[in-house]
Amino acid sequence: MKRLLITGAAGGLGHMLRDRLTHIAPILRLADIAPIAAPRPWEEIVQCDLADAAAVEAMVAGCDGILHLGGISVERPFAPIMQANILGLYNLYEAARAQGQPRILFASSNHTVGFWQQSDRLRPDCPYRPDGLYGVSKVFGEALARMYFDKFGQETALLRIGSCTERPENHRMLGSWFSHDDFLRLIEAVFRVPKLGCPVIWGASNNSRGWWDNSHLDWLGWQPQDNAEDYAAEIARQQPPPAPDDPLARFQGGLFTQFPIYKD
Ligand code: NAI
Ligand code: 15L
Repeated sequence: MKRLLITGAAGGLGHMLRDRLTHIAPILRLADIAPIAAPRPWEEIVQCDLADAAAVEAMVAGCDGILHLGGISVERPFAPIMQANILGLYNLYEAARAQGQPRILFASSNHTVGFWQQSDRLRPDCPYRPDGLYGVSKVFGEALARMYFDKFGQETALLRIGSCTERPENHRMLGSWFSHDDFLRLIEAVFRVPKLGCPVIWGASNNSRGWWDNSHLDWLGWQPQDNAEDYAAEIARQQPPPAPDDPLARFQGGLFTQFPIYKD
């Protein structure tokens, strides 16, 4: 791969990955609606609103792979979610179709299934149970990507990320944690495997208390190696476990299940 596009490059995960993906492609094109500081010699900076179709096509032109992190990443009013995660996804897939169909890793979310209980064990074909408008927008993104695969052969990894943080931060994350290193290893595998298709991938580490079954992915050459359990004793020392009926303990989506429909 010559040029990898990273959308949402000014965000938390984009910032973390920016310096860790230089071995994947000699040129990294970093895009965001927000300014991106201090480009290195191997980086191209593109300021682009995903809702602007022409700008998105220019952003995608010349790229051989896309790590799509850009968009609204938490619960918000419908208008910004619609612009970035719905119209933005359509613009991205139309741009990819016009520009040679570079492989895409789509950062979907556990909030597509947030109303499942933490006692449930989910396979990739489980019914969606989004926990808010944000989760619904990621369901749209997954459906759009699947349609572009079935209709045009556009390959996408549908990555339902759990909680991608440096270390698990609370009791819920003992199930949902996705270590930075496991994410990096997954990106390598997604862009290395000769044939990807359009699989659902649970973005989680090898957590003893995990909720998601990735056993359908033997062919991908990815084995998550970290385990949130290594931090369980530390978390137990720092914070009391939530009561069993607390949404943080009941639902996979945790507190997102409790958010209202925000109006502004
Ligand atoms: P973030 O909110 O820090 O970064 C998202 C970036 O997208 C921001 O820099 C923002 O400026 C940009 N953006 C927002 N609207 C845009 C628009 N209209 N046009 C262009 N860029 C726009 O989010 P984070 O944590 O880095 O997550 C990256 C992706 O991974 C997001 O899509 C998020 O939904 C997904 N994800 C992240 C998880 C996590 O644990 N961090 C968990 C599940 C999913
Ligand atoms: C997400 O989808 C969010 O982007 C991230 O900020 C976290 O809230 C994560 O899910 C989570 O569920 O922990």
